[in-house]
Amino acid sequence: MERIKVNTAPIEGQKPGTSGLRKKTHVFMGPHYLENFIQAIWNGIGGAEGKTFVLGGDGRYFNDRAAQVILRMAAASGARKVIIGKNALLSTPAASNLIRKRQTDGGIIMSASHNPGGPDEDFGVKFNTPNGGPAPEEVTNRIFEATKEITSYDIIETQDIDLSALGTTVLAGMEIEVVDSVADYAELMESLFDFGKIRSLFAGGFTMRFDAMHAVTGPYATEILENSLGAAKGTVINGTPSPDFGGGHPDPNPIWAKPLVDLMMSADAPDFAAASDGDGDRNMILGRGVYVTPSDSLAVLAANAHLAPGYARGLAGVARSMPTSGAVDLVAKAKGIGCYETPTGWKFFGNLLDAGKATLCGEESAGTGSDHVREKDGLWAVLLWLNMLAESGKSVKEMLADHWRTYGRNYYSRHDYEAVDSGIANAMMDVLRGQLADLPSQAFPAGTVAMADEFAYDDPVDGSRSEGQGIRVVFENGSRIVYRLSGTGTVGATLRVYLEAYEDDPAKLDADAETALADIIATADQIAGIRERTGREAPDVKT
Ligand code: G16
Repeated sequence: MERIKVNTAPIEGQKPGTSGLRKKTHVFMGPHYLENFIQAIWNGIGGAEGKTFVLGGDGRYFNDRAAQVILRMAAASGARKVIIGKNALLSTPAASNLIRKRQTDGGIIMSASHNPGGPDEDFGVKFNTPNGGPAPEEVTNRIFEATKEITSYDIIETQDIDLSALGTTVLAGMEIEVVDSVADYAELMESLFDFGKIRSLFAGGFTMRFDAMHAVTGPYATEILENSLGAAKGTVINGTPSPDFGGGHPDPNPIWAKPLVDLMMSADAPDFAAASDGDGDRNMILGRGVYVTPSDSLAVLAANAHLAPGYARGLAGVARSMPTSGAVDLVAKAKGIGCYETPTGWKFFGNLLDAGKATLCGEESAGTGSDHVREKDGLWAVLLWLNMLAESGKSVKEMLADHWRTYGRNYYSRHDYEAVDSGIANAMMDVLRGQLADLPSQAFPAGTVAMADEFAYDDPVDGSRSEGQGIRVVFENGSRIVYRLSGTGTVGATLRVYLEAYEDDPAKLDADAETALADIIATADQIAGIRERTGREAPDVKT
């Protein structure tokens, strides 16, 4: 066993995006690529010496190899200990929980989330800080600066560490503790929800389907839903994690989880269904005959969270990313609690949660979570829904209909144009920026523009400012269009167009969203010239 210093040079493009560094797997597997980034993390956080970290990933291709490299680099840099999930597997919320529970100095999560996995697909690495949350921009900027100055990295030369057995080993003076990936997380869930009530629901014949999409949530969902809560065997489908997610796209939305959506719209639908993504932090919720948009799910959870024991005392406040619909704002207003609007990226919720300003957070991108960890949490959202259904005795459809009757409905859809030429996408955003001053008062099929700007966020806790966070066009009737380039794609640019319209006429609450949004969709194209500039006739994905 030998500690070696390897000479290297900066590699371009190692700038963390919305959620860590995501690249094609073969890029990460290239010479020094992973090593440079890991060393930059140590350098960016003031060294690894004497520190304890959590390490785990979603099991995608290269997860196992990358884990061995990171362990050897942590040991070479003098880390005290690494706590790692068995076989280097941890869902993102489970990693966040361990980072907090074990009072560590942070953790490294290996995942490209909902992006597909495999040698020709995507891989990712992100650093989470001691509060359990994704590193804020101030930290990721330091890491990025370190990638530009790197000249060498330290690593131990040794055999692979056995990560298949629980227990502790020592590598060059550093402890490696292999832990059960599920146990601590399952315990946390039991502390938040009325498991007895949910057990009774299933015992009474309530049926459910959970699609783990061949990703990391499988073992968590099987343990909690089937083994602990008594859901019928077979409730969890695609429950064994595979390195290429069964060749699929582990993104829980109506496109990539279409078979589940089809089932829920059929005569054979169970009472409830859900799906989770590659690393287990996203969720999709469905009832018999109904799809719940993530924005609506956040609002319904905020309105009813008090039905679960962990939230019985009520919510301190709620937060949503700017492109997420304003449905939760209406709940916050009615409850008289704070409501915060942040840029896209879970990292922006961390300060609000730490400061006790928000209890629940959520995003249109299928993420909801609370102050129990500092990541969004797919299975948590599913359990909160189950707890609400068990307590209220209502179906998903009834809960949603009641919600819209009380608060009105925020019709919502997101249109994604993927792998657009970056030059074209950036030029389009520039043209939009140039129109901002002229748009107010102009009339479009969607209505007259009341306000147009580029969103910037002033963090109310640490005073930091984040600019360039999406262009929004708001109409006098409350409708809204947001244009943003994704920060998680790995090929070209992904243009996201977020479309929203509010309706409180009781006779108009049941329309198809795309129909209700038709004028806004047409206006979005008219303002930005999407079809003309990109040459695309239609979005690749609608969620
Ligand atoms: C990440 C972030 C989310 C964000 C999503 C999409 O989720 O944590 O906050 O909403 O990406 O970001 P973008 O629109 O920039 O692609 P995940 O599940 O990919 O880690």
